[in-house]
Amino acid sequence: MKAFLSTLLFFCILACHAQSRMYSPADPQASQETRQLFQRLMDLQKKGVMYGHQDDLMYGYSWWYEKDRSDIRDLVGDYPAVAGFELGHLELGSNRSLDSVSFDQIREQIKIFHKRNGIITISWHLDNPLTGKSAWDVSSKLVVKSILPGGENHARFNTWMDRLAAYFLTFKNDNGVLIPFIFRPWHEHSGSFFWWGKTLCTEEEYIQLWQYTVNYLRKKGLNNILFAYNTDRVLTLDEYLEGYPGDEYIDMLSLDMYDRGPEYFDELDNAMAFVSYSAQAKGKLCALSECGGDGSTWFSKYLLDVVKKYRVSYLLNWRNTYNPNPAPANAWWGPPRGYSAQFKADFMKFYNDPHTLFLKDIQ
Ligand code: BMA
Repeated sequence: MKAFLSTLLFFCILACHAQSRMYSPADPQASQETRQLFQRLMDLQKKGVMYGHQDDLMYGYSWWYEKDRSDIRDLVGDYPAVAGFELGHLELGSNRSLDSVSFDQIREQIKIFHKRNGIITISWHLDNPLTGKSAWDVSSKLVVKSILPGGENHARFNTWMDRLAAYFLTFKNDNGVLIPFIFRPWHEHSGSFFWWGKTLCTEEEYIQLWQYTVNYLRKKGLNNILFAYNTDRVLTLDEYLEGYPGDEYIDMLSLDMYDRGPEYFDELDNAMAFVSYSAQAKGKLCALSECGGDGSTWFSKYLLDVVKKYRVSYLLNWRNTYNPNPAPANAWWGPPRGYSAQFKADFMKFYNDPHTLFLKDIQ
């Protein structure tokens, strides 16, 4: 009996310890708010998976910037727990993003959503600094090299970084304190469809690009950022970590994977396993930072079945492109109102599952 009680006590202590484990962001100078956010995300990751939606607060499939509106809220009565924002073309000094979204309105929504206790994540499809074309211009393998120290486009890139930093420095709460958020630059590196993709630079150049970016922003006093490392579809952990800049730079290991065929859920399961285990071993967060697919039980059965097996901070559906006319295929990754009844029912089931966390669930 005594032995039984002491074993029980031992496991209780262990369980309590696991519950209260303290985690720290990669940035040794991280602000108090950023530390709190990191710890909160780590704790939430043990409870379930947060739902995220890109540009959710900026527009929907049939409306354009209505301050409190969201396609997700229209459907389920609650906001996503994670809101994604996109900054492409900020580097050019434009007032609007590559998707025509106003940067002033993005800032406005970031402040509002932070007040609502929501989680903010930011992506950046910046133009190609060598050719002046889009992020998808992969005509040269010299772009990354050209913007690193010593490269012919280094000064230009610094101007772009300065614009990014200046904008980030305006994300302040009512007390003038910088709002903490997740930043996921240089994304989908395992693919080769952006100018920073795997076959478009060397692994060393990619690592340097990451380290340069993080150091640059930290030097500007931006100690409020959690950095997310990210790849597209990968089959092995080695493939995933090719280009990983190091634990001192990264707070989250994330993966983007869209449903593009019958192998999808097996491949997702395989990748989520090694990404989440590796994140856990490193004391980092894990996310399925972009995903989307179709089918009458896509959310509530297949997607949920996979993410439930692992510790995943959030999964994020990409944007519902604003398009009041019939939208092109794959334009709406989230569940818009007016979509098929079956799709809606599936999303409601997903929403009602205790494992999925929306804004009200993370208060
Ligand atoms: C892509 C597409 C583009 C968009 C970009 C940045 O995946 O949705 O239409 O411009 O993201 O939001």
